[in-house]
Amino acid sequence: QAVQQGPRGAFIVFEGADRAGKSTQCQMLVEHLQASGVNAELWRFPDRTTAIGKMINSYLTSQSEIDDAAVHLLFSANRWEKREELLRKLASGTTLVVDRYAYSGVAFTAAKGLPGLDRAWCTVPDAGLPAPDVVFFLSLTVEQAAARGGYGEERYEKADFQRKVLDQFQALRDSSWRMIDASQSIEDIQQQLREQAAAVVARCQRGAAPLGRLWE
Ligand code: ADP
Ligand code: FDM
Ligand code: MG
Repeated sequence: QAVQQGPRGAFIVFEGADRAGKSTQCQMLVEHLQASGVNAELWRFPDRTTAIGKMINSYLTSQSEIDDAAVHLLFSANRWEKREELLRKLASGTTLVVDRYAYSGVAFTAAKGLPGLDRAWCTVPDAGLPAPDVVFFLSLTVEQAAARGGYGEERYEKADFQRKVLDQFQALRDSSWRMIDASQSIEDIQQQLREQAAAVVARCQRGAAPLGRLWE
């Protein structure tokens, strides 16, 4: 159900495979929106700057080991701790372009295939968070991603695991998702994103889109 009515900023989320171009496109889209006079900010999850985010960062860079269920809850808590600020920004008319959100949270933990940590369990902690107005899913195969120079050093950046993550993402698709072929050129992808984002921003500005809640 709706958590807010009236004119507001748009809540735009980017999801997709590692190296699909999420960070590149988010950055470009925010700069384009700002240049067009739209009040917009770039956010990312995990937000590694908070106390919880620092624990997550230390886990992702293998400086610490954390139980899989516990770290899943930390990723979720990292979204909940930003919820008030997120709602405040949207209400004040700021559009948020967010690099990963709860879909990554569910997909990465569920991809571990651990007993008790199935997709249904993974969605519970994030249920009730603000739902994005649109999710741009940058779609790229693991082979295409690997051709971009191979994966990095962080935990999860391994081809076999990334394949499982992509399967989990497929199961999480909902009506807010727009699938974008991420094998196109950076400029072609950005052009499509700008058109689609403009429509969403306009709809939110008109107050025609009450903000929903995730997985309720
Ligand atoms: P993500 O945030 O999804 O992991 P990045 O935006 O960091 O992806 O991009 C990963 C790498 O791929 C970077 O080296 C980037 O320059 C390159 N890249 C991004 N988009 C494209 C594209 N459309 N075609 C080719 N290379 C790309
Ligand atoms: N990740 C990200 C999770 O496992 N759970 C989450 O809730 C979120 C938001 O953290 F491997 C994973 C996904 C990725 C890593 O990498 C974050 P980037 O490069 O900062 O997006
Ligand atoms: Mg990135």
